[in-house]
Amino acid sequence: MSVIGFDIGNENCVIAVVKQRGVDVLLNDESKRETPAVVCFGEKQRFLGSAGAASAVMNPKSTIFQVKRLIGRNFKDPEVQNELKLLPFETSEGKDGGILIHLKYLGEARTFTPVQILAMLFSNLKDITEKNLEIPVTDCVIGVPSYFTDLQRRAYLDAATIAGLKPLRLMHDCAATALSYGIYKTDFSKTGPTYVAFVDIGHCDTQVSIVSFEAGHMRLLSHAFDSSLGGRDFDDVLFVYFAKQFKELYNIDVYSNLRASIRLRTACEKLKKVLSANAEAPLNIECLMDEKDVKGFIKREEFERLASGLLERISVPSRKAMADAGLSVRKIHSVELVGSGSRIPAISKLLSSLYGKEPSRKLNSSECVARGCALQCAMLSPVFRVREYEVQDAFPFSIGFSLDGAQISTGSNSILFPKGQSFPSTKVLTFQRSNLLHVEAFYANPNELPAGVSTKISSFTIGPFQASSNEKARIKVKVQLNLHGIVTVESAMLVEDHIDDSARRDNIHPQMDTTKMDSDSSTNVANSDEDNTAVHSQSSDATGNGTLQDKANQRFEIPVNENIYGGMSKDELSEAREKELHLAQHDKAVEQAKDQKNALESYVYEMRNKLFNTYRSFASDMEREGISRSLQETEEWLYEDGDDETENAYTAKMQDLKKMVDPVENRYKDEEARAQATTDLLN
Ligand code: ATP
Ligand code: MG
Ligand code: K
Repeated sequence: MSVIGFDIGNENCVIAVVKQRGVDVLLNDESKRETPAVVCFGEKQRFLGSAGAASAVMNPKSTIFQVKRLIGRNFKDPEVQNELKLLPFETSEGKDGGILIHLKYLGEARTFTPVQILAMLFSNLKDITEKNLEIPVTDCVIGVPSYFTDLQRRAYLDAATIAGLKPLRLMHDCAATALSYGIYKTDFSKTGPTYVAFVDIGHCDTQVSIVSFEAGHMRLLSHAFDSSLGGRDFDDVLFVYFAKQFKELYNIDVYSNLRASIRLRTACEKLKKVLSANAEAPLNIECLMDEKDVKGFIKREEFERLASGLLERISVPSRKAMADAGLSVRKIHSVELVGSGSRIPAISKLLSSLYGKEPSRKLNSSECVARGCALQCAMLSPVFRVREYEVQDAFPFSIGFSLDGAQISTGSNSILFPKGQSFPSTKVLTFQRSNLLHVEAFYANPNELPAGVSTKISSFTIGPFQASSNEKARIKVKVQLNLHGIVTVESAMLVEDHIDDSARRDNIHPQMDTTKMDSDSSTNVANSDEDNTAVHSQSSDATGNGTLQDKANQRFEIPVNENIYGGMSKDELSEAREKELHLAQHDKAVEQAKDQKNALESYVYEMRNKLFNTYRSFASDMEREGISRSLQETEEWLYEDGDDETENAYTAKMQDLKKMVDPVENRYKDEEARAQATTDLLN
């Protein structure tokens, strides 16, 4: 059984695995610890990950990257529109309001959703893992940004499913980082919790969490973020600067040329990295456009001046995270800086003055998310034993519910899962209803969400049902904010206080109430809407303490229909899985044909050489002539008709050649063996 953690970045993905002796990061086919998040549709096959990045320049319009920015989002979202402007591939709006990616592949126009593309990345990571471990891989934990919405989380699960993975948990990036920090540490203060701030600056986003550590236990106090502030914004500052300069100096407008702007952006990213280690850096691009070579130069000070607006924004999530945690900076024991986007020296400097202490980079900043996910996977895996360690995460958004359009209150709070709620968490809602009911889950505070995100989550139709005696029946709905941070309705029950004739309900199956599902409920507050419908809510999460009890009563399970705004249906999911298997099979066939072609080519050269050297005296003139002619013909075929053939065609040619060569080869081998035996005898 596999115990795997995946970190899917906008730029880079990392795979970590728990082994008997600790956590390892796996190397990909190019022996790298980071795999680019790129899918390229080449002329004959797909290239995934590192191969995708390597083929990108050749296929700019069919190379898909930054898919994490697009996943689970609406095409019309203004932020998405801005993202799409920066991407060279074609897109349109899908039926569900999502994004469709258009490209040409194998001579046909094709469309893919971001979920399908992400599934391809997952497949690649799965392949790498399976090659390394030599076992099939399914169970895993996947890192996600804390600001991901319900839809984005579902999209991740869908993509993983399409790739044949089984995520045991989607884990918040900072929670994973904190776990890989806390689980090994034994020197926490005995007198009270130790508070640590984790600041993760990636390619596109910034996430901050304040975590409270005690022996054997960690609790996330707050998550804050800027979902659109990362390393690439610093690249953009340089891009704008040089684009303007080149316009003046060389009279070229890179904005008008896709290829030129991609190349300039890449060069700016490199330049930014050089500036992290040097006080100044040059920029040279040959033949950028209009056959002009360009040269530029910038000092770190100048770069920092240009980026001052961004630097100011970097401090915002940190302030928010501390305010939400209710802590002053003096309480923060240390600041752990992770994510490669944070390697800009000015960022460290800024955080130093904000927190009043130098941030540390003790953690392996590009691997800690994957490592934490792998550890969490081990903890969740039934077959792996790890040290007792409790991870208590907090949800960053408030989630409310409404019943037939009216918001459901739970006493003092009108929000079922308030921001900061520890999860997984289950709550029980009680309604008085006579027939069907319609429950909606929504984000209760738009200010908590990233810009442009819809407050809608999902809706549930509960019923139909029919009460026996009263006009209105008591309906108990169990809602959950699950381990992935996704809202679900676990079950809905019709509760009858008196056991009486059930003739009117023979379409539903009665079930005796033996489990006390409400035994640990904490709140039981009614409020009424216009229908005079009483709404109760009982919380049964860890903080609850028991008051209300059900006497012997009967429960009937009621059907629940879930409707997610966007997302994939079961049928669409299995169709996508089929498609992915097909594409993967095709790639495999192309790869195998390539390998077989290479093998045939090498065989031709090797045999031609041997025929006139090692094997010379073991073949008759006629044999030699015949083999030589066939080798020649095969070589010519390889360059012409046989340039692009199936694996079988190459194998058949190889067998034809072997039929002629093998007798000669065997004579040689026999002679060798005889000679060896003689030598052994003499010694
Ligand atoms: P995300 O977390 O946004 O999904 P990611 O995890 O792929 O993305 P990282 O690999 O943590 O992102 O960081 C990538 C960013 O770090 C890029 O913008 C890259 O330019 C930047 N970066 C890498 N090395 C340096 C460096 N030495 N100096 C400055 N920036 C760097
Ligand atoms: Mg990252
Ligand atoms: K376990």
